[in-house]
Amino acid sequence: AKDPVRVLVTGAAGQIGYALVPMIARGVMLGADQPVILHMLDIPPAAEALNGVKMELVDAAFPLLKGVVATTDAVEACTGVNVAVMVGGFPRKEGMERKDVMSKNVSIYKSQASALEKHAAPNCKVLVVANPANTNALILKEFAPSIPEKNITCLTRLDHNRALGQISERLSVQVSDVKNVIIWGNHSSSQYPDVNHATVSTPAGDKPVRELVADDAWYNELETLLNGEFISTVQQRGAAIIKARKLSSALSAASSACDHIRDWVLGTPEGTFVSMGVYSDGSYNVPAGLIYSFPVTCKNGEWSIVQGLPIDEFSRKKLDLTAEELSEEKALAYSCLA
Ligand code: NAX
Repeated sequence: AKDPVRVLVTGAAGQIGYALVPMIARGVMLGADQPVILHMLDIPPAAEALNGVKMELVDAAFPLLKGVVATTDAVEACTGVNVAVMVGGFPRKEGMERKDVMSKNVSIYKSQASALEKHAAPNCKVLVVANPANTNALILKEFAPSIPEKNITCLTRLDHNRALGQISERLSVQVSDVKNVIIWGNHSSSQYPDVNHATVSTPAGDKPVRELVADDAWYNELETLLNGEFISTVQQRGAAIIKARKLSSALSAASSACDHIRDWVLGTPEGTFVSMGVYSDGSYNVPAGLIYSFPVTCKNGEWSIVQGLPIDEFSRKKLDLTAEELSEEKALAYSCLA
């Protein structure tokens, strides 16, 4: 039998945490043959709720779950972890300035970076979910210099999955037949959901989403849909969920976090790419030194950015706009450190 993998979930008493920990304990994240030990961290006001989650994990009698650490101590939580999913953070409350929220998260991510750097297992893989996800991940990277930068990522897979879902709904095809959408940039409304490389699997082979409708009038309509409504629907989907549920996305966020780690660890299928927020190396003329969402493939536990995709003029502008927003966020985060 395999040795258990230790998985940290911060903010584990929150709503995403509540959806995520049972998925991990069932093998959704790391595979049905991979035992896990869950490490759950939250803050003292949530300690009782966190203990309640631990009780439910015991009650569910998950065969793969070999242990649970539930704690408000970051060092205890980070010790020996192989995977860290950072869901805890400071939410933006009504009337709060962006800078105040940034400053709270910068201090959280700075101190958790140190705890991970000192106590996590070597080669620990980190996924930041908490917003502002890209910039929290960048702060974590800056303050955990001994963790390889390739190991620090943020979640844009939910946006990626939302894009797949929208195409499937609009074209009345199964979501499992759609692939290779791309989320570029920030996990915010400046993100660019790109369908130019997306395909739908049909009995006659893979067809580009953009060519699926041959008829010109329809094609124009599809163009409008893809460049207009589709982009804004994906960008604004989080707000639409809040409006409908009176709570933000949780099950879809948890499921997408599992997809992100699973593909990273176990690899992406041949011919399929997914979106991950990763440390930019300057690919596609995105400024180096930002955590930016790119199309990636994964193999042997490492991601690599898909190279050489043609970028049209419309897309270029969108890639640059979201990069600019990330540079501004980075500057704001640094101003909070000063
Ligand atoms: P909740 O408010 O339900 O849960 C957050 C939990 O984090 C709480 O239990 C809180 O006590 C805990 N926490 C706060 N500070 C902490 C700290 N310093 N250490 C450890 N735990 C701490 O929020 P939830 O709906 O679960 O969302 C969590 C985060 O995910 C938010 O920042 C949210 O904006 C972000 N999201 C990111 C998404 C993405 O795709 N990247 C999508 C979903 C989600 O909106």
